[in-house]
Amino acid sequence: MQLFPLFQDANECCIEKRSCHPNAECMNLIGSFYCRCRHGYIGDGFNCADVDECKLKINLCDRNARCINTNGSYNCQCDNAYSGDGFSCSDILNGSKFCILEEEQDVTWEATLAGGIRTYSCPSKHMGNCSRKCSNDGIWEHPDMSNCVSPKFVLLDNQFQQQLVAKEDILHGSDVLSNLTSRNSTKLYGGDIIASVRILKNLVFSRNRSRLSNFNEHDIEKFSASYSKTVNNLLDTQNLPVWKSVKQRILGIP
Ligand SMILES: [Ca+2]
Repeated sequence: MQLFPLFQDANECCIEKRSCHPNAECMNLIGSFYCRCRHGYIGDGFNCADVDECKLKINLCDRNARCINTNGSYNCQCDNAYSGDGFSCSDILNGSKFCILEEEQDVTWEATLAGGIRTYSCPSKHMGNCSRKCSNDGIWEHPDMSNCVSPKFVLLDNQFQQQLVAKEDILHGSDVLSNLTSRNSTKLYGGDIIASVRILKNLVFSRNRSRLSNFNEHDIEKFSASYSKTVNNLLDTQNLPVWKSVKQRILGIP
């Protein structure tokens, strides 16, 4: 038996959800509704502002950590010579050698004891993990970014590892690669460099060689222009730290 057979509550949340602030959730009541700011925001539900947990000192950061306010939340970062997740930081100094917190290749490498290795997810939506070793003397080595690769490079790399590709694909791929590696495109990391070198190699070697011999004068001109543009892009001085971040063994350099 229905208790309220004559009327049904309209879920205003479905209908009027748009009136709540994007950082609020709509709560349905019988015959009404209200907007409630999400955790980390303050306001009447129609306007919700970020709570600055750092300024208001309502954060759980360790006393040896720095509080960094973010939209809707906050982060904690251990001070130099301390190690941990920011909520709990332990003293790693104790007279030992260590590498200090450092920003390199868009990654914040936390203070690390000599001989230790740090591993993080790759920056800026690149796939894979990056790592960095703190030498026994307490000096950071170059970060190893050789696994950080953008999905765009993976796609192109896979295409040219396939069996034979058509002449048009070679011309198009070469053009795409020159755009992907250009200064105005997304920032390159180690894995992108490795993928680019492999694509360049696969474009002219092995199975594609027979295709290249069928190129007419116009094709050759177009292909060599984009090919040399890619090489120039990769060797741009701004990529010097990126090359250093690529493990030499992967490129086969002794
Ligand atoms: Ca906040």
